[in-house]
Amino acid sequence: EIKKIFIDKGLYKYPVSLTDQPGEADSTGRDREHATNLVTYLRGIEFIHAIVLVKNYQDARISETYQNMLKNLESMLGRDVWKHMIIVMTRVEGPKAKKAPEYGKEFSNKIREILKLTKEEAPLPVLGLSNFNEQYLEPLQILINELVPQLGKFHCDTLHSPLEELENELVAKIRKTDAAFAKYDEARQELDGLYARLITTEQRLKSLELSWIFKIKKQINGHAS
Ligand SMILES: Nc1nc2c(ncn2[C@@H]2O[C@H](COP(=O)(O)OP(=O)(O)OP(=O)(O)O)[C@@H](O)[C@H]2O)c(=O)[nH]1
Ligand SMILES: [Mg+2]
Repeated sequence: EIKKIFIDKGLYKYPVSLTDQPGEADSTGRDREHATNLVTYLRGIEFIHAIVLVKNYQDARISETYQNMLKNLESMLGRDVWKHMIIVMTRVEGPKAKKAPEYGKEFSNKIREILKLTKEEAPLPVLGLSNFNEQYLEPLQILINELVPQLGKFHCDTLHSPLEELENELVAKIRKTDAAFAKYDEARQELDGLYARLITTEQRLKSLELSWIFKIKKQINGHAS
């Protein structure tokens, strides 16, 4: 489901290898699967330069789902990912278009606030565009010719997929449960041992008591005769 596109040098100053990820937080609830696919794919290609976060300018809200998506992205790709993140706002058109630069800054600031990132950790440059009348070409040229080359390599060979993380968690939990069971068995055996000792002691006490009673009875009988 990940689409790969290669654009040869010409339209932009550099050849571009593009990977398109299916939308996050989609209604089918397959985010985890998509994320796992992405991580597997990225590990295979060793490094990338940039990750482009595409945001619809006409739906500018940062919902809770969106915030969770950002947090998942960080836990999957690591905190360094923000240094390689570029935000592209689409649908910058109509009466609201004039406010796009201002909104772009606000958007970056909010993301930094949510994830407690400094400007150095997350520069988060924003580009606005619209796919009307080829109005996207200039911003994309800025993106590929100027912004991306500054970023350097983002190595992907040590990434963890959410599925692997879950598996690791599960193995750790099973180990913990096994250890707890072993301890329980040990305690149980100790308890059984103590119980057995209690019974023998009780029996010994009883037989002692009996022999005392027996002796006393004998003495009484002796006096009587
Ligand atoms: N008017 C307008 N329409 C746009 C713009 N950008 C994208 N669209 C349209 O919005 C629709 C969805 O765009 P996609 O690029 O498929 O969106 P997506 O985020 O990749 O969607 P998923 O991959 O399904 O998550 C398409 O019909 C696009 O033509 C824009 O800047 N202006
Ligand atoms: Mg898409």
